[in-house]
Amino acid sequence: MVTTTARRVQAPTPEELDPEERMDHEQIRALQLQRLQQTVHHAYQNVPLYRQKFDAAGIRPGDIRSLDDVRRLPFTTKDDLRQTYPFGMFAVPMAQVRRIHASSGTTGRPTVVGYTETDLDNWAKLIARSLRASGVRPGMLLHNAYGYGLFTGGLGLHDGAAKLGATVIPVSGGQTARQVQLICDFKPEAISCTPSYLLTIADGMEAAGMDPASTSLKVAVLGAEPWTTQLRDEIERRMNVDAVDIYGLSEVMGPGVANECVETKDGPHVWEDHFLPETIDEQSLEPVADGELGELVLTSLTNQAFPVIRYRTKDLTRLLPGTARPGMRRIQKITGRDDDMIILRGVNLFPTQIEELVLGIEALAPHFVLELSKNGRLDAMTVRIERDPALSVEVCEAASQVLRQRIKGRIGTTVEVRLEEPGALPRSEGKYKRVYDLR
Ligand code: DLL
Repeated sequence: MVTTTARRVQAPTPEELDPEERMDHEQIRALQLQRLQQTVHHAYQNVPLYRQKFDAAGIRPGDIRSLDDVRRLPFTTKDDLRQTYPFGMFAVPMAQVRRIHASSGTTGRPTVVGYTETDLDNWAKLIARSLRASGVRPGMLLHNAYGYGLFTGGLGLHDGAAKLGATVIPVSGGQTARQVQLICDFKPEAISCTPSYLLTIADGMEAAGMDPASTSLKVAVLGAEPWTTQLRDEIERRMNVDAVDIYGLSEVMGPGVANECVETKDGPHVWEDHFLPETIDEQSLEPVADGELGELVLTSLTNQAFPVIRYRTKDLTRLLPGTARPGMRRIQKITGRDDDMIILRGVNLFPTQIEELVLGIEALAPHFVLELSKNGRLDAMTVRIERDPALSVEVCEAASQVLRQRIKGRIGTTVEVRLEEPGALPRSEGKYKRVYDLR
């Protein structure tokens, strides 16, 4: 049974918010227009690729007179960044760049981004805002288990936590037994990592004879990969924490582009004073209305070293009205990327849809991977899932058949479900690799 725990941490008071968080939507829009105009000028003047693309589209920076005019600008894609590898999209002289980050680059060249001192300061402020919205307070200990290095998670959260006035424990990812020991000894109230890695840590606690629900932790700031509200419920129940969603991507800044507010947990608020979000139809590239599902497109409004104009994130979501911060819109919790979509004999599905169904069946552990293979000329998918060690094999076998039926019933495709022994599947140490394409 999923039961939601009572809130463990407090939302910030209105006095604690940044002035921009208290603005109404009209004030935010006015700020956005002014910053958009500056950004477009800056990109046009200093980045040859933007100049070429704007010229080809017949648009000049002076043509941007309203926020809607953003739609006249060309999109930017990961390919543009790859073509200009490594530093071709930087808009300031290298001597002003204080730090470089890069995406993992599992396919092709990594994408490289740069930050001036002001960029780093803005980023730290936005992470501080994100952590505060999550319920982290000055003086709290934050166990930061996002990877340190070129990945933006570790250092991004690190600087933001310091800006907030929290005490950072810079553990980075991996070495789970050591993480468990440190949580036990240092007693942090907050943790930041990917949701899948938090499950690995919870398993590590159980393996060490600890109850994951009775640690010092009160709040978990989770992101960098898609996760469902069902997984949030599972983590909150199992670990007795508030689990809050943090969103971002290296190409646009890193973590802290959007963050959920702990008092509502209704999808991340986009920090619209620094980013202009749009949603588009991925096929026609036409805008979709707020509330409709589309690909998220982001324009940075304050980035100096690496301004991005209409960056196609590939993340699928809806833009929703602000709640806890009425002046800034929210995105619906992102449950899939365009690239993650599996097409199985004509049916489209996302790994998170399987996660949702798995978590609805008690006898199954939340550890599963999807294997795609060929069965003759047809595509086939196997869900390999671990059984719950506390239950008999027969009960788990029956549960795995329930999963098979639910996938057929809800998603409309036949898959094989294979039960695995506890611990048989690889564990997450950061972003979890859920899909193995063996075709
Ligand atoms: O993952 C930045 C980050 C670090 C975000 C720590 C949150 C916490 P990249 O490696 O460039 O940057 O990957 C960005 O990860 O386009 C999404 O597909 C996915 N992603 C990030 N946050 C979330 C989230 C970091 N909260 C890509 N929910 C993005 C779903 C997310 N997907």
